[in-house]
Amino acid sequence: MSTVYTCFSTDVIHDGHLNIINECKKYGDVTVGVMSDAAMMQFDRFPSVSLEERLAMVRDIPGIKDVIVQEKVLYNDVIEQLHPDYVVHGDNWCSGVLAPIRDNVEQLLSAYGGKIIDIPYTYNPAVKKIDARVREKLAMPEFRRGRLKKVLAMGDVVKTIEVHSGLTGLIAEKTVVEEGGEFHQFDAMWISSLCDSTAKGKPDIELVDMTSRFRTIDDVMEVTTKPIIFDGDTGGLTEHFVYTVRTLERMGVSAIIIEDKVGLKKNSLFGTEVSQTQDEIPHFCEKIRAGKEVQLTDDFMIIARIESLILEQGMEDALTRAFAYVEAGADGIMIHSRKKDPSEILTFCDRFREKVKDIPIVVVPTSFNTVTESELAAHGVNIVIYANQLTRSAFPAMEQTAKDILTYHRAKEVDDRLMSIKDIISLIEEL
Ligand code: SPV
Ligand code: MG
Repeated sequence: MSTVYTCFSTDVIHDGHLNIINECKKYGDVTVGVMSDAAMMQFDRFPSVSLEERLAMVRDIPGIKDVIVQEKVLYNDVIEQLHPDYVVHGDNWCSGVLAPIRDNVEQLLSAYGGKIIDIPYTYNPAVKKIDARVREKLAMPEFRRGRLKKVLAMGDVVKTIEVHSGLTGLIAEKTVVEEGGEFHQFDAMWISSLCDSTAKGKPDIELVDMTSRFRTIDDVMEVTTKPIIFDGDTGGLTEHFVYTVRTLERMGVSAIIIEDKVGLKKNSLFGTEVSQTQDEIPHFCEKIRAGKEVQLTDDFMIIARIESLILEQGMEDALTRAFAYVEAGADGIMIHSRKKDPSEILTFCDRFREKVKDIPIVVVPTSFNTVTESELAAHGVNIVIYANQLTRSAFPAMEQTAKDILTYHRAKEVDDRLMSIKDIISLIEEL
């Protein structure tokens, strides 16, 4: 009997999968790969059911000889071990973003005369509805909230991008790049106070009130499924902060980051050019403790942000605060710097990691932007936040378009660089 292999990256078995299995059976003994959580996330989306449940679902399909886990998006390991005579897949991988995976499989099979069988992909309303249902489930607060901890547990750096609207949320949700058969997408979203304020034409001084900030979260949540990290500025009064924690938790936000400043907060990237006051350690610890006490689930994280390097208070002060905040119950530490050189950030991370192994470190490499994610990971960083790049790329593009329309007294000159009307109207999926 020939060996036939197919791999599923799905939470639900539908007609399309059964059709593939039936086709597989025509060629020989069927082994089905179930994609691991990490591979599924890289290539499509977070699974809505566990790997064990996905394996059980596939084992229930009659006529399959074996079910295995495919750890990676690329088929190299499986093909090396199994040496299938045939690899069967929907023909949706013949073009577009999946084509490099098919090319890779084709090359591996050609080494020993194996063959690819492309099956017409099942596009029917029932399959579309199932996919939409899974996405809806992923967007539900109770499913979304715990996902940041789950992604952290997978061990890779959590790549987080700033969002401040439904549209930027869609970019965070859907942007995927392929690089040599590896897929990269953002793991989480950052509701930046700077960009939320800027989008409203307001300064980043805690002027945009919480009700409005929650409204932004809601807009983002309407169209996304990825976990959300909320920039909570100073957290405000402790008496108010506890209510913020409860609301965010109920909404399905995964984490809040609060910074150890008091009084009129200004954006950290101003550093010492403006007057800003750092909080006293006991007072900030009290705020962390109060937040931890009121939260109702184990999913939600309160991350303490240290402004000592921003305010030029030195490394020892930063570390003393970090250890105190961890002691007070912080679920993570964010260390910030506005130096171009990442060395003070890396020193902080190394010294923090000497003592504390398991509390996540968060960094925002806006100024020290030459450092790569893997360099940061090597120093113990767990979450990297690209905190303002979408806003900073959109503004100059919009401003130039406005200037050109005024200059040419018509829109023709700008049209070539704009998104087409066809693309913009199909950007938003209809239910
Ligand atoms: C934000 O994005 O609002 C931040 C990060 O707080 S920073 O602007 O670098 O302070
Ligand atoms: Mg902020």
